[in-house]
Amino acid sequence: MNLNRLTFFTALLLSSTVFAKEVPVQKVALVGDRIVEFIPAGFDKSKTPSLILKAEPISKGTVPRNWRLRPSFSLTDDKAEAVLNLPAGVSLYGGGEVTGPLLRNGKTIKLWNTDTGAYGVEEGKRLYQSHPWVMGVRQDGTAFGIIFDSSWKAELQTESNQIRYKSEGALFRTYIIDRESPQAVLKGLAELTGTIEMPPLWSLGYHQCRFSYGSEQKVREIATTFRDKKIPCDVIWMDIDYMDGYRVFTFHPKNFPNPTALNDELHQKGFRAVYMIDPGVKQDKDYNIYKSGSANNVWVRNNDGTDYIGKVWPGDCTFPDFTNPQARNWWSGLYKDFLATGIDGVWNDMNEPAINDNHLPDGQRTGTMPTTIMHKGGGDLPAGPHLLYHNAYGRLMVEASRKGIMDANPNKRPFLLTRANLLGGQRYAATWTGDNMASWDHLKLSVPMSITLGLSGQPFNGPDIGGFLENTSGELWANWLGFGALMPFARGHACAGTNDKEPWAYGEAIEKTSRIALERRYRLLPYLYTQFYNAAKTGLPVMAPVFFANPADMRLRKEEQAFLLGEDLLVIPAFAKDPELPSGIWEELSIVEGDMSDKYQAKLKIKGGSIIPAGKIIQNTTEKSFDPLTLIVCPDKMGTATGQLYLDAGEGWGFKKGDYSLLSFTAKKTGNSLNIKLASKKGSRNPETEIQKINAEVLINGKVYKGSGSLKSGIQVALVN
Ligand code: MIG
Repeated sequence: MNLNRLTFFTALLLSSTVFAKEVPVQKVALVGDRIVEFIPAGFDKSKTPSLILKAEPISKGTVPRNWRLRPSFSLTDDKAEAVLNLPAGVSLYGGGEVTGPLLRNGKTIKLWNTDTGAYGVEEGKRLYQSHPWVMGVRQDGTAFGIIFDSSWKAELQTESNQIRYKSEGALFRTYIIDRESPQAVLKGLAELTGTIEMPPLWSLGYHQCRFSYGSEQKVREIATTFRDKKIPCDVIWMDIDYMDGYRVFTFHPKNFPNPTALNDELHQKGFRAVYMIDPGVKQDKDYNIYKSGSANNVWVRNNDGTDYIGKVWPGDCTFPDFTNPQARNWWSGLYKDFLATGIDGVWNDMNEPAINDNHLPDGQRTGTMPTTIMHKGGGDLPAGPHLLYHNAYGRLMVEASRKGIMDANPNKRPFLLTRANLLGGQRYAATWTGDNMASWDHLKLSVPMSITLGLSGQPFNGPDIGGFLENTSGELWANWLGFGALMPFARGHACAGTNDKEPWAYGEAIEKTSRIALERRYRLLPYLYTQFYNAAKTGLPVMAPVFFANPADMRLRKEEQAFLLGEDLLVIPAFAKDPELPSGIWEELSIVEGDMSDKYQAKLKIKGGSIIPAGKIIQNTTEKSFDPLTLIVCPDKMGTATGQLYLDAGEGWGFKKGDYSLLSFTAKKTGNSLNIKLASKKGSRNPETEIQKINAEVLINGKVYKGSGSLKSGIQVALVN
């Protein structure tokens, strides 16, 4: 081969798409406690705006000399990629909403929000949300995490020796947190991306949903049945059929003629009402929302300037361009009249956005908008193609929805549930894991899925308990509710055309089991609420993997049947086979009569050294649950225990001005008695108005010792039978 030909071939190779061009790192900055920002040369915010971070990071001094974890960047055909090489023996987690196992070594996920009903349980399914975030836990229990700060369509590979994020768009920044524990890393994630806001207490109750309770009459019947049968429940959900021809912000004239009266009635019975709102707006020239959106010029447009039309439930629809601040404001404004009917919470669905057809020339169905469509942007956001903004569409929608809900009811805490979202989107909405199936595989999958969302910044999540698609058997329902009732977001849901899936739908025995499961949730509300307080403050998950009990214990790294609720309560679902449990003292506890002998209930274990506050059984959160308060105490080897209780009005923002009470309890064993006392109190709320009496249940070696007292006097428990 002569030299000329060689040069020719070399040139050919170089011009082909095979070679990635290295991109040097231009800026490395410390932006928090052991958080380092890496910016590649040529990074351009107007090509990759941040929709993930809660605020622009601020440089805080120099990067530690011995900082090890450094990503490298490259471009292939203008598509950016980052690779982080890993030390040996790291366990990987995160990636947000994923199928497959909790432990993410050797996995690939596509980051492209997709309506994937009946998604199956195999790994790698495209789902509704994108979380370009991976956490690694080293053998010694120290941990790190990396954020790829981009919403471009991408693929995330978590190989054991490297993490690779391949985007289809422009260069982006990355953030690496390297700290002493996985918990500390998640706090770092929250420092960058924010936390949930404190939810209203009622949203921690049980939620009953169905696609759809199709009339006011049916809704009343469901509500009344809960109360008649004394099965605790706080929320009834209105799925799309409440609307008039699926037109958002309207009510069906025949089936839901008087939403105000319906909502009033629900409130009187101690229920809240959540209603669905989708992004697609029916293209109907007699429909006021469509007319107003057109007049305000809010719709996503084709590149020829015409409105983009996609088919969803109502038929042909236009879609707000949520990248545009005026469009978001317009959308926010729609909630005022809607919520004035007494609606308590909002459910944003189909916001990937899911579209049943598309208008690509080749007729190929993509289930969403064409990637080349340009979004308008505005404010901090540049104009950009759907390929950039697709993964942020749901996140921008819920930002606008949340603002609208706040504007309408400034003195209430919003409750908003979303199907699509982006890393950091926990700031705006809670989530659920979409259209799962009524199968044992999905029941089992729901545990690692929810844990993984919690490890990706979203603590307020849960599955459709019982399974959404296909019929649910009593066995499946009871097993699922037996632990689902202990997940952060607890909602039963059912697809149209499937069997009834309310707690009483499977006969008397399962009804009784369901009641026990839900009574357990309600008794644990003081503890659960305290966990949400922690999550809102620090970003720690409410539902955590078992390895959080001891991150250095390699045995626990894969455990995905059992889970922790907070730090002190271990939940072992009835289906769990040989779960790997943390070592140390963990005492099994009963909190509702009959729960320990009921084969469907998850086993509950309290950690040695802890105190768990429990309330009494209530039917809904409008009833006070704190009096008497029960302190469940499990002393450690030294005979000591500590625990916290957070309480506030359960609603509103008074707690931000000090109207809360954070109580710390301690217990100490001396001789044959255990002394429990209120050790400290923060906040200006007087807890004694809520709590007059406290009972204690002390668990030692399978035995229970009881006592009672008050906040002032404390409790002295005799440890003798
Ligand atoms: O095309 O509103 O995931 O929870 O019940 C289906 C009807 C649209 C999908 C949601 C599901 C909801 C259903 N929705």
